[in-house]
Amino acid sequence: MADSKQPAPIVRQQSPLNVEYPFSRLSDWLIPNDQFYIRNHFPTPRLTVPDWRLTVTGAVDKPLSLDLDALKAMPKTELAAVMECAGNGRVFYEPAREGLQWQDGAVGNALWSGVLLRDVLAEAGIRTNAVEVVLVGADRGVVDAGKKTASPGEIAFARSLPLDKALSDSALLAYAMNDEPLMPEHGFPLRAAVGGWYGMAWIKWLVEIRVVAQPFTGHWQTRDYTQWDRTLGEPMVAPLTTTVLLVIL
Ligand SMILES: Nc1nc2c(c(=O)[nH]1)N[C@H]1C(S)=C(S)[C@@H](COP(=O)(O)O)O[C@H]1N2
Ligand SMILES: [Mo]
Repeated sequence: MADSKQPAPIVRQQSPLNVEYPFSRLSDWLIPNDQFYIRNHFPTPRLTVPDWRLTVTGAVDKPLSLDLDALKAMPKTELAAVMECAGNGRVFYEPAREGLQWQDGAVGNALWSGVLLRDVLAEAGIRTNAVEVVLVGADRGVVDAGKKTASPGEIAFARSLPLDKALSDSALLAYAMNDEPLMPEHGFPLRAAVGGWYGMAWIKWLVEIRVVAQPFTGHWQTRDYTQWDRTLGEPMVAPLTTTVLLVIL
């Protein structure tokens, strides 16, 4: 809601659009949709319901192609959950780190509603060799253009969930945010809501669910949104997953 006395959302990048929620505005447990932070890697795809389909492919018995009505006809589930970008607070690093210079506002709580990912997977029938579920967005682009690590042409924003998380109570395919249809910037008509995981797993503009028999090694799984895992001795690169919960007593 426009209110001149309140700080406005902060545009961190114009193209692709990246906007921060002005954290000092926080006054309620839900962030209104039009103030919620926006984190885009590519331009927002403008999808229309008549043309949009969600396909379920890969290691399944029955590949599916679902329209929005088919999803809405399935049992509806609500999940109130915080989504936080893994880069939130980056501006506070010393020395400075490359990337969008978020302050505190690349985070927000909302009420997400839609269908459980596991209900869709059950309809397709997961094969016994499945290990992960890859979620693929409709937005695409070249990454690392001009560098040695440049992608071979355009690639889609995609991320995987291990099977146990994909089948859990906290993996939702959301078509509504705070009881309104998703705004285009937040993934219309369908996005993932993955409670407890950083924002990179909450794939927007979802168009494909691919069940795979090997761990997914896409760009945002192995080159970006990774961390050094030291738990097995020699540090290894591991995908970022769950958020760090800070309890202040
Ligand atoms: N398809 C797609 N999904 C995406 C992204 C993206 O660029 N494309 N960004 C991810 C990241 S890093 C975050 S933090 C959240 C942000 O969601 P929001 O823009 O609705 O706040 O979406 C995630 N899902
Ligand atoms: Mo993010």
